[in-house]
Amino acid sequence: MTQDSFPKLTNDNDRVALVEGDKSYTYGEVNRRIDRLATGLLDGKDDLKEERIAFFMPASLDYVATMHGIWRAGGIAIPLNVASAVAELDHYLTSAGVTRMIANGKYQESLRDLCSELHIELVSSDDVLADEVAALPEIIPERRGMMLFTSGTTNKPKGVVSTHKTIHAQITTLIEAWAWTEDDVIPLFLPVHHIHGIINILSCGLWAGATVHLFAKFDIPKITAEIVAGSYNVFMAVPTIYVKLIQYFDTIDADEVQKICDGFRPMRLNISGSAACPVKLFEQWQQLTGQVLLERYGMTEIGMGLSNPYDGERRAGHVGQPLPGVEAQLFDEDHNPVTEEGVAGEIRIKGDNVFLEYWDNEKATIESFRDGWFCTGDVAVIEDGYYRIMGRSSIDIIKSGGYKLSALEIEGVLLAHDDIAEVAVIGVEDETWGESVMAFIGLRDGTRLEYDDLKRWCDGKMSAYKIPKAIKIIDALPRNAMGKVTKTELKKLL
Ligand code: MCA
Ligand code: AMP
Repeated sequence: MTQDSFPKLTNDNDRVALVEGDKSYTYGEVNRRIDRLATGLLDGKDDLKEERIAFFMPASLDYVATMHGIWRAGGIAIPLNVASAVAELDHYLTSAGVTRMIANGKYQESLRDLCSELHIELVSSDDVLADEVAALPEIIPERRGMMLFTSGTTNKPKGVVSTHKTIHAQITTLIEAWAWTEDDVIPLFLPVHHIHGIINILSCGLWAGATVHLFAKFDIPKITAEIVAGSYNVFMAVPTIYVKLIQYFDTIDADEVQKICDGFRPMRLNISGSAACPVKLFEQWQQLTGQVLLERYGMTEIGMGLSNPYDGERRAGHVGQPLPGVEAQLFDEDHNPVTEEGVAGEIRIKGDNVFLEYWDNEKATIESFRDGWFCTGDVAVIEDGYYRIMGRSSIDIIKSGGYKLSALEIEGVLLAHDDIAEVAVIGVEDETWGESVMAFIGLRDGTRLEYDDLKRWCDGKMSAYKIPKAIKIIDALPRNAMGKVTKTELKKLL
């Protein structure tokens, strides 16, 4: 990695980098905007010296310019989920020590009170865009570059800090493994506060000199119209998106379905990840489109770790082998390496792709590593040379539609409800979402609670996708001798 190879975009020419609505932007245009934004952010300083700058915007030219502008000026970029509730944003901004926030239009309006309360300077992209470009600092690879929030087994999300070297490694391994070229065209409709959207799609696309077509959300009619028109040759999504596409096919004419499937057929690559792809879905997709889904496994802390091969057998229900530059090893409960095929163990990962630290949380960082290996908490077996994910070591982590949710975080919010005496949240198997959130609730004496009322109460207190999809009122939660709720017993109640 050379000094100017990252975070600078490698292409600086007339090829189209981004398409947004009916506008398109060349690499040259995107690069100029990034440099102007970086200059404006510096505002006369030599280097932002890892200032934490958050931004709150959907996938757009402004998003790309802001992310790269912060990188080039030496700051730490913190992209936030535009669907977050205020209480969640408060935690992100406070725990990361954010000093500046960039947001435009209605997004800026929605943040005004919170930023003022937290003494955070709130500006728009245009406010920081300098007219002229100044000299930008040299960024050594070991510098911190990005912080993403991830839910875990604690009740508040943690900031996962990556260096420029981490980001570079996460991108380049995928460019090599999945054979990205500048002829690729890919739609980006996933949220851009997570690795899947940021690294696998946007950053790989831009690094390869390809074209990334930006959507503010997963808009099925618009995206399928482009697919019918043959606009894309690569498609990456979470399993729920493939399920939703198949569900959509049930609502439209057969010849429309055929046209969409024929649009997928000639693509060079369809990828599924962020959650388990059921074998049934893998087979359905192949039957409909002829595409053999390439399933891979990753995590916010490591980017991508394991992947089925681009050339070679893509095995249903399996996530393949370690990516180039990534070391993976299964460990048993006594922390000994598992050497036999078919024996389950925790996946542990080493490599330049692994994050630096949890922000301001040395204890959590230390606890997540053992002998230099990052402990993922995911359990797998190796079968005929292919990893198969068997589940997670913690019942408190739920994967819903590709989002990682913390049961404890949701319980923490629900407990603030006046009528709720005790609550336990679990993930239940769900055909659309993979897992869906369910809350078991014990009520205070003499109270009643209807699902719709609780859902309304949750609005604004947590992101909508975290709100339980179902509740079950029970007399008392099952507990063990230590008084701890036994969630496995709750699963049995279903
Ligand atoms: C939306 N809803 C959900 C979810 N998404 N409920 C549960 N789980 C979800 N994931 C609910 C909304 O709250 C709303 O509920 C209703 O569904 C419709 O919302 P809408 O936004 O219109 O839904 P959608 O556009 O169809 O969204 C589904 C989605 C989205 C596109 C699959 O969830 C999504 O973008 N997921 C991907 C997340 C992602 O990128 N994860 C990668 C993390 P109501 O109607 O009741 O209000 S990175 C990662 O995991 C690692 C590194 C990796 O390996 O990639
Ligand atoms: P996140 O922290 O949001 O990046 O989520 C990472 C988690 O998603 C991993 O620890 C796994 O539990 C899960 N995950 C990602 N890809 C897959 C996959 N292909 N199959 C099963 N689980 C996956």
